[in-house]
Amino acid sequence: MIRRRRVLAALGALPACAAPPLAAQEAPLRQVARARGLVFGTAVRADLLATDPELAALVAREAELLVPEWEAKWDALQPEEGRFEFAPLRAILGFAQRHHQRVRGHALIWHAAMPGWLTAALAEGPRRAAALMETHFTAVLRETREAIRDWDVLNEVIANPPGSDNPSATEGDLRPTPWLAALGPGYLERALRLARQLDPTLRLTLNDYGVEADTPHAGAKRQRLLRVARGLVERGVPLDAVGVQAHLQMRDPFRPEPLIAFLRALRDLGLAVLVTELDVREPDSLAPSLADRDAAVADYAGRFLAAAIEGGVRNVLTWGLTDRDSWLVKEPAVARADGATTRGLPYDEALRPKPLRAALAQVLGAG
Ligand code: 9MR
Repeated sequence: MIRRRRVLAALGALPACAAPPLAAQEAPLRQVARARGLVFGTAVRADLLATDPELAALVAREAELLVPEWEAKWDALQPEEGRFEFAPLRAILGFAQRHHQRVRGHALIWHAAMPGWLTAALAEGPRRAAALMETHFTAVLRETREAIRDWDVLNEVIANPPGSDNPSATEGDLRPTPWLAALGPGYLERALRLARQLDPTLRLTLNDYGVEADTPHAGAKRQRLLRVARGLVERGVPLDAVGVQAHLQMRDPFRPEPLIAFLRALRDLGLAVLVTELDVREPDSLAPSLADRDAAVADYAGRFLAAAIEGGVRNVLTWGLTDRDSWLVKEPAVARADGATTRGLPYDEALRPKPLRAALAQVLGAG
């Protein structure tokens, strides 16, 4: 029996290892969401799925939709000019197929995760930039056409409003990036039209962050995103959806009304709205006990998610499932200065479910 299990696992028919058990009354998040016409998903990494059977089993159980955390970015897909590397992305597509999951693509245009050669080449001018965009989109969309029907064509293209501590803050609505420098503001339209032409039924998404909270900064960024989206739609540029990343920060106040109004304004333009990268950064000073911290994180995320769903969101993805693998813990720029592990995802470092998972289940399942 054990041998049969191992063989089946190697073929992908079974998770090689069971995910940590849920209490008997708890259904997988994908099932809870599905029962209400919603889709729950998460970001994954091919290396972790391949080497960590417990995590792989968790992803298989909980998620209906996957997004590659690294594998579909330029530096992964085209590490050298003209040399495309699809193996890690294919591994994720294979995993998804075996577990009856869908995959969204992330990201065709982004100012980060650009290989050095691309940054240098974009500086050579508009013709070169346009040709590179065309070559990359053509190869990637041909490769993923069967499996990926929703792509973040544009990621983080909206500028942070002045007054924020962000070094990229500008007066204009568009974030200063190598693509903007090379092609001017028309690069958004160029990318969207190219994607539509290459794959007419692909869902084209603009994905961005910093629009969730009830702060002047987030309010100004919402206005910017709305202005850009409206401009594109009014000019007949193909755009189908807006992704709200939802890297939430608990130091920011949250109120449902501004978020709901923003999502409705986007939907009034005919756009779908998604939550694409949900996780939670804890406040600067932590509550004394783990239980208090986890309860506060769950409460904050739950209030956000309930508002997002009320505003029309149907697809909800977290940026990973466990604190152990989260960029919130791994990246020095966002990790806590006091050395504590940020507890911003549904499972802890030992892959045990936390109150945040319960909050997601509760909000996704509330009828
Ligand atoms: O979580 C990702 C991290 O591991 C990578 O080093 C980084 C650069 O590729 O990207 C992170 O994911 C980002 C996502 O692609 C876009 N929104 C913000 C995410 C967190 O930085």
